[in-house]
Amino acid sequence: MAQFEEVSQKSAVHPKPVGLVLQYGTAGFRTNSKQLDHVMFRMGLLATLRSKKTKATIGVMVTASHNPEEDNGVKLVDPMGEMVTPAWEVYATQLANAEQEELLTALKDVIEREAISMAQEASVFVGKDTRPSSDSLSQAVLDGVHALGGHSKDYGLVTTPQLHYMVCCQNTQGRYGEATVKGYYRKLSQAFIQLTKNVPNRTDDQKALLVDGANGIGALKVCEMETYLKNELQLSLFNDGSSGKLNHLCGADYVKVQQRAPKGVEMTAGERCCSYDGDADRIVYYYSGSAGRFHLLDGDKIATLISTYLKELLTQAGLDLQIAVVQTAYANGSSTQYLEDTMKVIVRCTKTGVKHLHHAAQEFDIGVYFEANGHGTVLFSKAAEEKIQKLAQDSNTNDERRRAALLLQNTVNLINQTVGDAISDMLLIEAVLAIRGMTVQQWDAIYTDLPNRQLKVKVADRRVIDTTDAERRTVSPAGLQEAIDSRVKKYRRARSFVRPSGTEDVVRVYAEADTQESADALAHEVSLAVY
Ligand code: 16G
Ligand code: ZN
Repeated sequence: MAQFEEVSQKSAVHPKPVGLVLQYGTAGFRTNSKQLDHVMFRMGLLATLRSKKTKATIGVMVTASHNPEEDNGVKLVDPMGEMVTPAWEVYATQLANAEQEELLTALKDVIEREAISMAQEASVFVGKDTRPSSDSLSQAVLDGVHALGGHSKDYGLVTTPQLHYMVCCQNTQGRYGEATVKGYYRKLSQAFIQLTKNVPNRTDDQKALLVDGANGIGALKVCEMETYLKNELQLSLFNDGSSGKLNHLCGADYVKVQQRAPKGVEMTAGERCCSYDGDADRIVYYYSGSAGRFHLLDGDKIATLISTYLKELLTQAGLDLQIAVVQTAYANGSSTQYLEDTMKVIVRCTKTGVKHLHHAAQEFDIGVYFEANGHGTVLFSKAAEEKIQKLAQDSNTNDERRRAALLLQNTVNLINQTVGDAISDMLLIEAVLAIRGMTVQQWDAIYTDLPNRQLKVKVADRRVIDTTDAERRTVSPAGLQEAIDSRVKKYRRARSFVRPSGTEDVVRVYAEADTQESADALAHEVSLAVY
């Protein structure tokens, strides 16, 4: 078939280094950009097949998120804007690792197993972050799409969540919004302005926010968006990419892991600051306390703020909708306790990785999910959205209920439900703080984090560690869980777990306890037990 000849010829321009083996990991392929050209071409092929199979537009995002600038990566986006389904992650790995002469066989194997009609049209949306390697790598993706006769739309520089959004808009015939970057800005900014316009006496201080753009795509995009916000939010942008290096000493991951302010951000006491990561799908907030102490508001604090706000609105609106918060084992014990005991919301724990949280959140009317590292969003079921909309339009209802329903409606419009989105999350947090008249300190004071420590341990083979109970307990090697249990028992309010990383060749250790000294000591003892 002519199609396959084309693939053969084009793939020779994107040759695979012999013997190189890569894995479609927690967030796609991710490694040094020099090793990725053939992977990109092949992901273009696979996305085209996925599009033929689903008869819908598929997304391909070229990014390595918070990794160093020299790295790059790629992830596939399914029709509703969600991460590609696990069975296709396996195909992605097979296709990426097929030696040059085996590529066609591997491709035909997917076509056969999925019974794909090659006559079906295909459409693929492609986006990229600001890494120097992203230009040629996204071109390789496009080559792959065209080699199989697929149609493509190249969005160029976009954040990861913007690309997810475009795919969802396209496949829902515009019901979710317009599949353009401008459409995204318009939808979010209108919702933000609607939410904040009736907040009395918002001062300039309350409208001011410091943003660390991680020298990446988020900086570029939030600048583009600013005019749409009509001064309802006044952003001071740092690490805008004009001089610094991507993710270097800045960005959400740096701030969360180092527990310190990024380079270049000049903050005065009490000022609200936030950091995006390299592809703007994660966000953390922070401020400097009066004694200069650094205070971090991570994904757990964000989930608490948002779920508290939503629960209050549901009560005011008199809407009987079930709300749940989905976390991972990394969620601070204080946050879980606060949500369950004080807020009385359902809390679920899943394995690390956005797709697991997203999936669990879909089971509720309203599912708020956040990883402690700042990746998360809120999902509303179709039924929940309809109930909210109906009430917001019901002129017979009383003012308080209607007001709450309208706030809920605009909140739904402000949220990017396809995936965690730093810009959308930032606007939501700013709106919630404004509506509730809260300062960042008041938000921080909702509960106090338990001191905690994370360590990495290098072992010969991290795969010997197998976990259960959403990664909170180990089942192998034998005796490890007992060893952890006996150490945890020595400390107050303590908890610890270990899990093999899905993105690095290390085992991660987490410990929390009533004091920092105890958390540090426990993490150290548990890491010794892992060897
Ligand atoms: C990936 C995940 C992130 C997770 C991290 C864990 C996505 C989009 N990203 O970056 O959610 O927290 O992996 O890394 O799913 P680890 O397995 O190395 O701890
Ligand atoms: Zn990211």
